[in-house]
Amino acid sequence: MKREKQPAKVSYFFGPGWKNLGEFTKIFWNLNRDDVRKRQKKFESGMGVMSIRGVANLISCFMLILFGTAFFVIISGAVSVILGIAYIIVYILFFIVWLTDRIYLLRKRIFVACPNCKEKYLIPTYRCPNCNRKHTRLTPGKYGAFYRTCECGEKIPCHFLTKRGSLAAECPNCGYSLSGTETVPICVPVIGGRSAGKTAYITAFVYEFIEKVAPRNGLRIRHYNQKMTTFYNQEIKEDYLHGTTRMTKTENDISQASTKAFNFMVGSDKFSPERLVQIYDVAGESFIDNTENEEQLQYKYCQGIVFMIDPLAIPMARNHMDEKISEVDKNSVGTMDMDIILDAFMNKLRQITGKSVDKVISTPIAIVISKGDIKTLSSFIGEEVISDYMIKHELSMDSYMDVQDKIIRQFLNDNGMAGFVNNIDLKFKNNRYFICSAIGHTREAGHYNPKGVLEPMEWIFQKADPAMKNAWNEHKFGNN
Ligand SMILES: Nc1nc2c(ncn2[C@@H]2O[C@H](COP(=O)(O)OP(=O)(O)OP(=O)(O)O)[C@@H](O)[C@H]2O)c(=O)[nH]1
Ligand SMILES: [Mg+2]
Ligand SMILES: [Zn+2]
Ligand SMILES: [Zn+2]
Repeated sequence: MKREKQPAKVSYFFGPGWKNLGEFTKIFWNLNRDDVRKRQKKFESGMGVMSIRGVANLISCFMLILFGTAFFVIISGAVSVILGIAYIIVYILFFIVWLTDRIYLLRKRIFVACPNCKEKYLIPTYRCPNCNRKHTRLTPGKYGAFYRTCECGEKIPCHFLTKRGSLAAECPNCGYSLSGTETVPICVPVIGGRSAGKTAYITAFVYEFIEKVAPRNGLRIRHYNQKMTTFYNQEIKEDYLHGTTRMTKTENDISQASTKAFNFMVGSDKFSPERLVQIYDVAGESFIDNTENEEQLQYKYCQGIVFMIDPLAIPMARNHMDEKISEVDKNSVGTMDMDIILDAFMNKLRQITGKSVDKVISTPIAIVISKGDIKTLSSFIGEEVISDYMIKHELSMDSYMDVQDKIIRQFLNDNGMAGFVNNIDLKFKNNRYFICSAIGHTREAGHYNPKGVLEPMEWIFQKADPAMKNAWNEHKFGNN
C-alpha cells in the first residue's frame, strides 16, 4: 500500500526522539574527545623536557583514551538500551491503540460506501477543520495515537474514541462530500425493469420509515446532508402526499452517477454507532441495458437487494386482469421479460465480483411484487387468500409472512415463472417473496396509502443487523 505523507507533525517517538538520542551520543563522545585532546596538548607542550610530569601526563592521556572510551561505550550503550526498551514499549502501545481502532471498525462493520462512485473504504479522506488540508490516513501511527497535529497547528482526532468521524470527509476516489462516516451502513439497491415501481417503492418506504416506524420504535433520524434534506422535503414528501411518481431519468451525462442513493442516519439507545441506511434507485432502462455510467460496486457489499416485479409484466398473470385494470395502470407497464431482468442482474454481479455463474450468493434478496392494489391480483395473492390459508391450516399470525412467501411462489410457478423462481433459488441462498402496493391505488388518486412496503426492508435489516432487529421487530420471519 502506498504510504502517503501526511500534512502533520511526526510524533516525538517516531523521529525527534531518535534524533535526540543520536545527538546525546554525539555530544557525549565529543566531551570525551575534547578531554583527551586537552591532555594531549598538555603533554605535547612539555615534550622538550622529559620530566616526570611529562610522563605522568602521557600515562594519564593514555588512560583517558582507554577508560574514557570504555566509559563512553558503557554509558551510551546503557542509555541506548534503556531508551530503546522505552521506545519499544511506546511502539507497542501505539500499535495497541492502532489495533483497538482497527478492531472497532471491523467488529462493528463500520465502513464507507461512497453514494456517488460506489467505492468502499475503511477510512475516507478527512479534512482539517482549520486549514482544510487533506488527511488521507487518519489512523493512530507515527503522527500521533489519539490526536495528530496538522501542519497548521490544529490538533485533530485520529481515533474513533476521540471522534474522528465528526470531521468533514470526502471520498478518496471521486472527492464526493461524505457524511455519517464511522457509522454502520445498511446498503440496499432496489432493482427491476422499467416502470416496475422502484421509485414509488422507495418513496413509500422512506416516508413510512421516517414518519412512522422511527417514532414508534424510538429511532432517531438524521438526514445525510442538506441536499438529502431538500430531496426528502421536495420530492419524497411531495410525491407521497400527492400520490405521484417521477420516472427515474437515464443519466446521459457520463460524469454523473446513474444509480442515485438516498440515505439517512438512524440512531437508537439499542445500538451504537448509528446506522446509515443507503437505498439505491436506478432507471430500469439503464439497469437492463447495462449502460450505467459507474461500476455498480454496491452489489458486492450491499446488505440486501429488493427486486421489484411488475405483476402486469407477467403475461399469464396479466391475462387474468385485463378487463378490470385502469387505463393509467395499463399504460404504466414496463413490458419486460423477468428472465431478461434477472440475466442483466446476474451479468452485473459476475462482472463486479468475478465469480462464476453457479456461485451461490448469500446476500438476502427480497422479491417484491409491486402494484398489489390491482384488484384481480389480490384475489390470487392478497391478504384474504393468505388469511384463508392460515385458518385452514390452523396457523398463528406469526406465520403470516411465511405463508405470503409460499403463496406468491405458488402464484409465480402457476403463471409461467417457474423458471425464474427456480433460478432465484439456485443463485440466492436467502430469498423471500413479498407483495406490496407503494401508492396503495392507481397513481394520482390521492396521497400514498402504502401496504407491505416495510416488510421487505425489515426482513433485510433484520438479516443484516441483529442490533437493528432488536430495535425494529414488527414482523416475524421464519427461516425458509
Ligand atoms: N396501481 C399502482 N401503480 C403503481 C404503483 N407503484 C407504481 N405504479 C405505477 O408504475 C409507474 C412506474 O412507477 P415507478 O416507481 O416510477 O417505476 P420505476 O421502477 O422507478 O421505473 P423507472 O424509473 O422507469 O425504472 C407509476 O407511474 C405508476 O403509474 C402502485 O403501488 N400501484
Ligand atoms: Mg424510477
Ligand atoms: Zn466516491
Ligand atoms: Zn490544518
